[in-house]
Amino acid sequence: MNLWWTEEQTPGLRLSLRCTALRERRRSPYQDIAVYETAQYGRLLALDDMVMTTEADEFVYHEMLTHPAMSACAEPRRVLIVGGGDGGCVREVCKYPAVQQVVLAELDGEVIDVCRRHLPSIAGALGDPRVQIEVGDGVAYLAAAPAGSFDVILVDAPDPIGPAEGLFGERFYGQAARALAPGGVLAAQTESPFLHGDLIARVQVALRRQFPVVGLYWAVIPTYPGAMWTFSIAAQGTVDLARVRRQPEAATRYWTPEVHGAAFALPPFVRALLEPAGL
Ligand code: SPD
Repeated sequence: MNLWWTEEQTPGLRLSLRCTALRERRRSPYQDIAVYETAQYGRLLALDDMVMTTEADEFVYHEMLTHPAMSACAEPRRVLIVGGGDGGCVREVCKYPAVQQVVLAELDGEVIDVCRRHLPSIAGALGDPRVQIEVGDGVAYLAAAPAGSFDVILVDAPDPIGPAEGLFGERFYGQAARALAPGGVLAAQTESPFLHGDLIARVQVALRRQFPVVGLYWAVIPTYPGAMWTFSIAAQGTVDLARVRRQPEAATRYWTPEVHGAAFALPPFVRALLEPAGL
């Protein structure tokens, strides 16, 4: 196989990767799931022909979604990951020995199955005894969770279209605020400032209505649309989000205390996206 796989990231912008093999392609009740071998970025997981993760740059996304929230939380013992069936955030959360329970609420059990078989460097921690896998709607899972039942919630959502749209709305953040214990922290992926400035502003406004402390930070993920990627973070309590309070006990490849602090420095064009919303 020597074909080019292409994602239409937005009208007028495409990403093409040369593929040397198709490892698996199947249709689940929710979406088309495929794993390709790419010439440049290792294995690629695509859902409905959109990049979810690649072996070459997944560490940036998963470390940067996970460690700022784990660092800011008062006592991260119980963690909920909404989405994230590839297991990348689970792997990062499991780097903290104090964590007792990691619930993975993933809509599509077939994504978990495919990643276990084809992406072991990402999915390898799904077998950790602290991990509890709940296949089903993450929004419903959170709504049914008792108040104060989690210390950290990570929203590892796909793009905000179709079934994932609910993961970017104020009602969902309200449920998250309720399900977090005092001192708890939520972090969510919020897309690129080059392509989704309106979404970033909307999420920041919604979070500020539900949480006393809210922040925005960024990292570079080459295979995601726009490459510069944002994460929104919110805490139930008073905390300086840019200051590192705790570190993972296993190595990281992107996150460091220095990178953590720097990630909260927003370029003026990103700040400007928030101004129309009065932020
Ligand atoms: N356009 C890509 C956005 C994907 C965000 N979530 C990826 C899930 C990886 N665990």
